[in-house]
Amino acid sequence: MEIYIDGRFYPREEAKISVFDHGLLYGDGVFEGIRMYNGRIFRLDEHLDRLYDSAKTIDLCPPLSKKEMEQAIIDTVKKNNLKDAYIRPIITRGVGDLGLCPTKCPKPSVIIIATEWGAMYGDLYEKGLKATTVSVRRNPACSLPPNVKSLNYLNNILAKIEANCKGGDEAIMFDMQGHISEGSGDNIFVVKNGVIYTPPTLNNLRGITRAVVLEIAKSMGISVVETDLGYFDLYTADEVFVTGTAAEVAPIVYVDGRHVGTGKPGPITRQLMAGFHTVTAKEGTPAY
Ligand code: PXG
Repeated sequence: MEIYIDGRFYPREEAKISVFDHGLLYGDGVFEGIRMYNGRIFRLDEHLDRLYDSAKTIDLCPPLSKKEMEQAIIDTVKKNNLKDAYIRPIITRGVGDLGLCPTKCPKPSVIIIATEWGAMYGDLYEKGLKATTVSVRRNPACSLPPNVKSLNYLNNILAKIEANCKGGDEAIMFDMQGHISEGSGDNIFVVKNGVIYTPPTLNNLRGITRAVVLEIAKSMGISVVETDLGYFDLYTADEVFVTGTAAEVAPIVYVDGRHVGTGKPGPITRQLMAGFHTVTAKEGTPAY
C-alpha cells in the first residue's frame, strides 16, 4: 500500500507524520470517506466540496486547490491499482507546538489513504442490524457543528462504545433537544405508512449517501419528509435504515430490543438498497 503525504508516496510502514501535528494533538483537522466502485470515484465533487467546507468552517486553508486535491486522490488510487476502494483524504492543521493555538501551525498537511474495500456489514444487509439509542448526545451545532467532518470523532466514538456495551451494531444519537440526530457514522431514516422521514441536517452530518438516497426515493415516487423525529417515531416505524459511504444503505431491524416492523428488512429499504447499487454501478469520476 502506498500512502500519499504532502505530495509524496510512502509504503504503509513508512507513512508517518510528526507527533507535533495538531491533527494528532487536538484532533485539529478534517477528513472525508469516499468510495470507488469499479474504477469510478463516487460523488467525488460532493466529497471535495464537503471537505473544503469543513476546512473553511475550522479556518483551515488547504495547501492544495480542489482540483489539485482531486488529482492527488486519483493519483493515489492509481498508484495502488484500486478498482473497488475506500479513500480517506485528511487535512491536518500541521506541525505546531504543544499549545493548542493553530496560528503556530504554518503548514497544513494532506494525507490520502486508499484501500480495497467490500461491504462493511457483511451478511447484515440481508439480516438487518440491531441499533441502540445512546445517552451520549450529538454535539450541538453551536459547539462543533455536526456538519464539519472533523478529525475529532470522540463524540461518535463514545456513542459507538455505548452501543457496543449494549450489544448494538450501531448507535442512534439524539441532539440536546431530544430529536433524533444520526448514527455514529451514518444518517438515519424511518419509514411509516409508505413515507420516508429523516431529520433535517442541522443536528447531523449532511451525508452524501443521504442525498443520493433521497434522490433515488423521489425518482421512485416515494414521498420523503425532512422533519424532527423522536423516540416514538423510531419505535413505531415500519422500517428503519441508515446510510453512509461505509455503511451504504443498511436496514435496522431492532431498536432497543423492539423489532422494527416485521423484524426483517422492509420493502422500501430493499428498493432503496437495490436503487443505490444501480446508481453506484454506473456513476462516478473515472480514475483510469
Ligand atoms: N454521519 C456521520 C457522523 C458520519 O461520520 C455519515 C453520517 C454518512 O455520510 P456520507 O457522506 O458518508 O453518506 C458519516 C460518514 C465508519 C465511518 O467507519 C463512517 C464515516 C466516517 C468515518 C468512518 O463507519 N462517516
